[in-house]
Amino acid sequence: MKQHFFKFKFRPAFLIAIAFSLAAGSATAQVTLPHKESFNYPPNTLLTSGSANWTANSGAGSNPVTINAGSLAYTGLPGIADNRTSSSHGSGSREDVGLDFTPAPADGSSVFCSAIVQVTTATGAGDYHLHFGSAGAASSDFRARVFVKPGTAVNTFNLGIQFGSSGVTYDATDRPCGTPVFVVFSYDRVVGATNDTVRLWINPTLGLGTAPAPNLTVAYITGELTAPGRVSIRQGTGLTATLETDELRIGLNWTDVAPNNAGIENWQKQ
Ligand SMILES: [Ca+2]
Ligand SMILES: [Ca+2]
Repeated sequence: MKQHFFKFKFRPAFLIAIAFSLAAGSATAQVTLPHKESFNYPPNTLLTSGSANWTANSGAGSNPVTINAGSLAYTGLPGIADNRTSSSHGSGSREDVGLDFTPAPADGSSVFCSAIVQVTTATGAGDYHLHFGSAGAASSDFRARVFVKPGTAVNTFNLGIQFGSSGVTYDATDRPCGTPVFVVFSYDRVVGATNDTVRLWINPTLGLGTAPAPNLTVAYITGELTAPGRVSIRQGTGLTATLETDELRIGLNWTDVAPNNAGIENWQKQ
């Protein structure tokens, strides 16, 4: 027994293996694509408390993203279930949260994310609410930033998209506050240097086999993502707004993120 004890205690390879195992166990979880998030977490709790997949990018616990009871509705979208997120843009420190995924799209392909978004109120200049980035809570290369700003008419809002860090292109249509919209955005890895694009679709036809023409396409401005691996829900200071976000889908194909009931895949029923 004593001999065995000493073998156990002093085998460096064994101890190194344990150390790597512990490190792997503490790493941020990565969901595999395609992925559907219906927010099956308890109402009135923090999203990061209910899910091991969602972690804070910044401002952890400060005006956190929380769970509201029930789902947002969107006609024709299958698999709507469970609850929804609640977030609020405004002044001061606010929690931003993200979800890591794998695999990243190969060069020459796109990654898509869709969600039902309801803007309950919106005032101020505008700020971004959803975006892609590299994997990891510490990443700061936010790309395909989906913006919200008050519309021209009272009690409406406009959606826009920014490649990253500067310039926003807005869709001119005023969308009524309190009515859910179905938003799809993509990061497109175009083969070649400094030529990637981002796209935004608002209420696209569901169930199409390929992506329809987007509402907006924005060209490269700065810093291509070589491995998009995280999607985030952000709460900014440039906008005062209450938003809810639900039924988030991420995938490497259009059909993964904008299905109808006829085109629903088995993984989307779960
Ligand atoms: Ca839901
Ligand atoms: Ca490129």
